[in-house]
Amino acid sequence: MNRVVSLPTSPTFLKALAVAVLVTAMMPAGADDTQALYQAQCASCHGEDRLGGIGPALLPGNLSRLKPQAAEAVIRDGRAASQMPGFSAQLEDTEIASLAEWIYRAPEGEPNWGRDEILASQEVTHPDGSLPDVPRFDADPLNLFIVVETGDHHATLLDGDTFEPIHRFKTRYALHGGPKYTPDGRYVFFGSRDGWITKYDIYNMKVVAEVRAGINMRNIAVSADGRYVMAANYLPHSLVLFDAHNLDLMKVYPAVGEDGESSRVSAVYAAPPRGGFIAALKDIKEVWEIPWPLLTEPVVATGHMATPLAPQRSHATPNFRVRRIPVPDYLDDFFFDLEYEHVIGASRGGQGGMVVNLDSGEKVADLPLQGMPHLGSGITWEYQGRRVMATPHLNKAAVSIIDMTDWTVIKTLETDGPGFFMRSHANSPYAWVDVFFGPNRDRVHVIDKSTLEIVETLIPEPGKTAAHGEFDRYGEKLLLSLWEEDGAVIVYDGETLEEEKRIPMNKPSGKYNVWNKTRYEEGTSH
Ligand code: DHE
Repeated sequence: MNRVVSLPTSPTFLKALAVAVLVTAMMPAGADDTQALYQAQCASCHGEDRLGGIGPALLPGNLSRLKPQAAEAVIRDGRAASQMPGFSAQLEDTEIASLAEWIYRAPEGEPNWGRDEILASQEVTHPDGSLPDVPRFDADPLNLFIVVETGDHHATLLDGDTFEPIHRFKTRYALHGGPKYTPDGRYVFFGSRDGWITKYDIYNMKVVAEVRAGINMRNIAVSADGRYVMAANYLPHSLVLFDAHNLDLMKVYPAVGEDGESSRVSAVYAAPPRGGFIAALKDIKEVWEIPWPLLTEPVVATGHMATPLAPQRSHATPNFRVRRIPVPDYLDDFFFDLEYEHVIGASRGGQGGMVVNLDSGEKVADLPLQGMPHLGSGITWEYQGRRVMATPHLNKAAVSIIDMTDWTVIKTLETDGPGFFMRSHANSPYAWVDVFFGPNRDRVHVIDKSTLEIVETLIPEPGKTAAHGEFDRYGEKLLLSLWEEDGAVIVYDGETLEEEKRIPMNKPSGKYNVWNKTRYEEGTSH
């Protein structure tokens, strides 16, 4: 028997029904629905397993720098200057909210990125030796700059004498850490947060090889002879070694401590006088040294390393085997003395740091540096007959200056806010430090290296972030980023501190001068 059910039509009932319908519509979709939505709308660009594709990886670790609300806005409105379209026409607000929440959840299984995945990702478009050996432009190849533009994920090759852009090209999404050059300055390697390593032939202005070393990568380092590239990963916990010629995979090192504990790798650095890589491990109390085989002929370096690279001083055999150096604390962010005899590491919690002798493996000093010293952007110079190093702090409005002969803090300079990057050059009397965080992030301080005083504070564009300096090869001109989408690289006279030129750029971050980087200039990062 069929029965017709008649619903009550009272105003109270109808109101309750309307509320119920509205609440259901506002409820986030279930995880299964969201997963299906992801597969239908997002997987083609971001990968079925969220590991990335044309678009970036969408896993919690890769998204740690994007707030969920901002993720929601990107899904709804798209991202300018990228291939990410807005989905407001296809998806309900609740679906967008569910997707934005879901991508921050850990995937059910730990994503895997091992030998097979690395090998499958490699693409060699121009095998080593297949392109002409002369630059296709007329500029000093040793005074070029690469400028990374994070606004639309591009890089610009800039003439370091005329400050005219030579070529602008697309990069992988979200590069991080400095690009690294081969010692002749012909090739540059970029590392992206999503794990991609790109080898770019500067002379021919072409990407020649790419490989994906991990899912969430920190940075890369290139051996002093330009023959090896090492990548440091948060996910998976690994270091990965490549032959630099075509980015052929050589070895994967699971980052596991002596006690069996697995660790994220914070960063890897090349230590030329030691003939090896040094790795910072976030979750184990060890520093790793991995020596590369020496060439029979030593590589000649100039700048502060005016002599041929010192014979290998490492205590490890040059066979890519890990030498573990146990340390008393978790060390995260590194600075090295010029000889690479000591590593100065910041404690993981950001409260202080320590100095470890890399030969003996002994701690030689504690550094009473509160407020997250950003040692990675530290610099060094001669001050009153002794060598000092200076570092900004990420959590404190200060620059600390340390005597490297006895590791005491000789001066704490008050700044207008916490800073990120510090720069100088052996030929410049000044050190530049930005005020990256807080209301004064449009300011840059200029410090006199002979008096350790701030002598000038520049505001290139009120209200706009000014950050990250880099000198030309002669230490005469300082390039500063106006870190905005409608930003610029500003060229200053390093002596008079007068602005000379603005080159429009899309959120320029780091600038890297070939000479300074390949000569391990004392006033810049390496
Ligand atoms: Fe970086 C370099 C770590 C956040 C831009 N950054 C480095 C290096 C390390 C490091 C270890 C040195 C590696 C190298 O050059 O090979 N950075 C960290 C962090 O731990 C931190 C605080 C948090 C994180 O999530 O990674 C961090 N870094 C940032 C940013 O937010 C910056 C400003 C913007 C961005 O693009 O991510 C940023 N980091 C940079 C740049 C360099 C860098 C531009 C290279 C500087 C140089 O001149 O060499």
